[in-house]
Amino acid sequence: MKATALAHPNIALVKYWGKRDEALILPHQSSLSLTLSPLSVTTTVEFGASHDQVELNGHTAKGSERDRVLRLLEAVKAMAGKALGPAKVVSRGDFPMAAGLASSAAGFAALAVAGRAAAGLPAEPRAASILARMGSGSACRSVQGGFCEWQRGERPDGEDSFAVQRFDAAHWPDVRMVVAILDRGEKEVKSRDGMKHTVETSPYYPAWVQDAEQEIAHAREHIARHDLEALGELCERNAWRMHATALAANPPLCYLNSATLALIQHLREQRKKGMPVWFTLDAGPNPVLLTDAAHEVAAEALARACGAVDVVRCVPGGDAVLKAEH
Ligand code: 2P0
Repeated sequence: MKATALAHPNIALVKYWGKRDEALILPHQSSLSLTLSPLSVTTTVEFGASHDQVELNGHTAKGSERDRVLRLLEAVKAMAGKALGPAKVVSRGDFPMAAGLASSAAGFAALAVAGRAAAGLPAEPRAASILARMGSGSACRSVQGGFCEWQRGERPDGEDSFAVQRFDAAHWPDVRMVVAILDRGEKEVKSRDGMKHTVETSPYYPAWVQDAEQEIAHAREHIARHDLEALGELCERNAWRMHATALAANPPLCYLNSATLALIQHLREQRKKGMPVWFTLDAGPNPVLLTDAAHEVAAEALARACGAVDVVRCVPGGDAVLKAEH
């Protein structure tokens, strides 16, 4: 009735931006990401508690945050097909919010894996990925390590919308992602609201969907061949296209700031001098740099020279795992 799981966050190389079903969290297009170590979230689920309790990073969760967790566990209970009683959930990330990467992907992946185990359900990446997706879309890509592809699926019930692992963490041990924190502030428009607004008002949205879907196969080829330059170029153009789609919304959504642009400019100059470094950018001002092991220290120095207040160097991460209970 009790289980603990650890999961890593992930960074999308081909981004997810926009839902075709808000309730089930079904995307308009597929996406592809790399799971990141050493950052992680550890979550314990215990059924049979006196009442539902959700503790996230030492705080009692309330409102929609709490509802999202409990809704996922209701789906677990339905799958188990037995009365499991109220749930106690304790979740803690080893990276501060200041890391710039949302902890929700790792958190919901760990919750799905721990929730299934606590309910006596077998370890099944596909089922765990579908569950994690219902908490937060990008979480479905954190159930497994390495390079994972969230297939949009076709079915209205979402049973074919989950992430599959294309290459495990050992496929490309030399690849590095360097998170550059330029701004620790909360973003003004959350991803969930920003993508909805983009779907509803951006005239570029259909082109975004078509392009992103096509890029998946290209990304897969570049990863298979360990072609950092081709993957870097793809990663940058996909990030630009996601931001261009959001910028074309009405009113426009701009997640970049002047420090973001300055870093991107500097990175281009370093690349001209022969440094293999590219960027991606989520719904916020903090770029994540793609490079290799030989250049991760130089990539960190580049980020700090551009005003990064914190830098986290990441390597490919592994699967979400269950931990022994004591
Ligand atoms: C991604 N992002 O592919 C994209 C790129 C942000 C930019 O997935 O509403 O927290 O819970 O499904 O997964 C962030 O959005 O949104 C995200 P919901 P989520 O990583």
